[in-house]
Amino acid sequence: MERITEMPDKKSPSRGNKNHLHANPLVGVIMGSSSDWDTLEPAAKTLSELGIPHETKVVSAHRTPDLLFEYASRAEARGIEVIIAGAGGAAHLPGMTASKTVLPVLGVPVESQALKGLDSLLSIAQMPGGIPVGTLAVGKSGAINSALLAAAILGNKYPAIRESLRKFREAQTRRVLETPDPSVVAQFKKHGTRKSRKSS
Ligand code: RP5
Repeated sequence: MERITEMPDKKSPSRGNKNHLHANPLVGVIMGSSSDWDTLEPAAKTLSELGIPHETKVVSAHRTPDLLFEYASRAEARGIEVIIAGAGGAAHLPGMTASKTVLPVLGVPVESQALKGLDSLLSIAQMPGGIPVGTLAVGKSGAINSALLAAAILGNKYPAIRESLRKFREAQTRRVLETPDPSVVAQFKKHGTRKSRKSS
């Protein structure tokens, strides 16, 4: 089978627009409601940071079930290679999406008001054998990690994405090692400066 090693056209006119929409998205970031955007936005931001073309869309398992079936069943033919699906409460979106495609589906449990996301987590994680959903942590950490995991999956095929991911990890490690004193980090957050504290 032919092995694609190039990223889709980086000069696509829709690359980097405000909606994070790209002409040839590799990752589809879907969510059950626009109220999930606060949680899923870090996933989209992380994908942007890694230079991964993606699209973002509300697709509700319960309110727009036909759209869900259409999105999931057409994703592969549209060139999507990984789907990130976030939902809260009775979070059926990731599982139902996985049931309609063989693409990898990464589920992000959104923190619900009633049960703090435990309902979302269990709804997404407890899939029956045969239809997997790669379930991440509840909330924004899970959203960021879903993007990083999508990058790791895509990195098997696209060397440029593998390198972006490697650089992301190296920069993250460097940031921690460069600022080992938490009081400096706190001061930076408060005043926007990294000056060390005056000794008393
Ligand atoms: C789920 O219900 C959505 O994923 C969302 O997390 C939750 C609440 O949705 P809204 O009532 O805010 O639209 O389907």
